[in-house]
Amino acid sequence: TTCILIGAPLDCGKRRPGCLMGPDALRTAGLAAALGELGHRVEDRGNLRPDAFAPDDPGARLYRRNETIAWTELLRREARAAMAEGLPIFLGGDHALSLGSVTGVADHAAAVGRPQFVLWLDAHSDIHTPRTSDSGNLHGTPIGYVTGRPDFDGFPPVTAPVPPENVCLIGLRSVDPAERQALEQSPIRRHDMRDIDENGIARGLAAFLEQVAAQNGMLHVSLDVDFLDPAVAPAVGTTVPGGATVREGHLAMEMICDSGLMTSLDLVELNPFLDERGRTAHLLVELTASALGRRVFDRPTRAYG
Ligand code: DIR
Ligand code: MN
Ligand code: MN
Ligand code: MN
Repeated sequence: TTCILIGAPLDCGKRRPGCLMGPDALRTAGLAAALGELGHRVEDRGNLRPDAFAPDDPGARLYRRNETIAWTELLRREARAAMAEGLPIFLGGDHALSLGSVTGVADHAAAVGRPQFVLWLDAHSDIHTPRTSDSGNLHGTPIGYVTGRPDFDGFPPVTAPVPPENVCLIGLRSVDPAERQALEQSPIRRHDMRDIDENGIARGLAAFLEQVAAQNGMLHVSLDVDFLDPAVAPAVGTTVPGGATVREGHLAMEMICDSGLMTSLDLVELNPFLDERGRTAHLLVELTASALGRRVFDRPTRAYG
């Protein structure tokens, strides 16, 4: 596989700064070498920078909306282009990155006539719209945006929305009331931490991967650092206790690898300013390696679909 590293140091999706250092922390933690050792070709495109954007209206409720729009336009173009050349890995940056990465890969899927699927590994459901968000933080909105929810005034129109049936959220443990209401009326697949406790992470994920395979889908994986338990992944501004273990993270990535279905990946919300000597950045590198072929022993490949 040709892995295309796309640095997106956007830090506009929430108020606590630091994610702008994420791409370089992932590089410092050895991402390219880890992928190279697995036999992949690695192309690092460096860090993107958006075009100039207008200042926000004073007193606006949404935080840094115009900057987020500029990043969304840029990332959407870059994602669409990279999909024609390999497997893009978007190095965040906060989760507002996915407004652009997911719409871009979905544009590509529509162009080649295949359905787009999204696996969202996150403590949060990120399904707000600008209208329902209490915080005004746009990193809480990408699932709302890419599935075509309304009220994203001023954002690029979503011409290839991801069908909610094609979205799977895993790791949930912090869902705002308006998000819960939206999810209750939606066919989005969702597995909260209790479901993982009771059934393991493999069950829900295998069912989703089978659905992707059965429909010959493209699979975008979006990994928010706060999917993991803060005890093992402290470098994120929105820690929520009770998250996935290191092994649950690796098992998910190993299953994704075995499926052969992943076509793009986001690594988001890493805030190196909060890290303990690169510990969280290293864990993300290890998880990415698992998603792209690192294993202890070979085993009979599990067929999906
Ligand atoms: C929170 C989002 N529900 C909000 N928090 C997130 O601000 O709307 N943290 N996404 O990672
Ligand atoms: Mn998120
Ligand atoms: Mn989150
Ligand atoms: Mn909120």
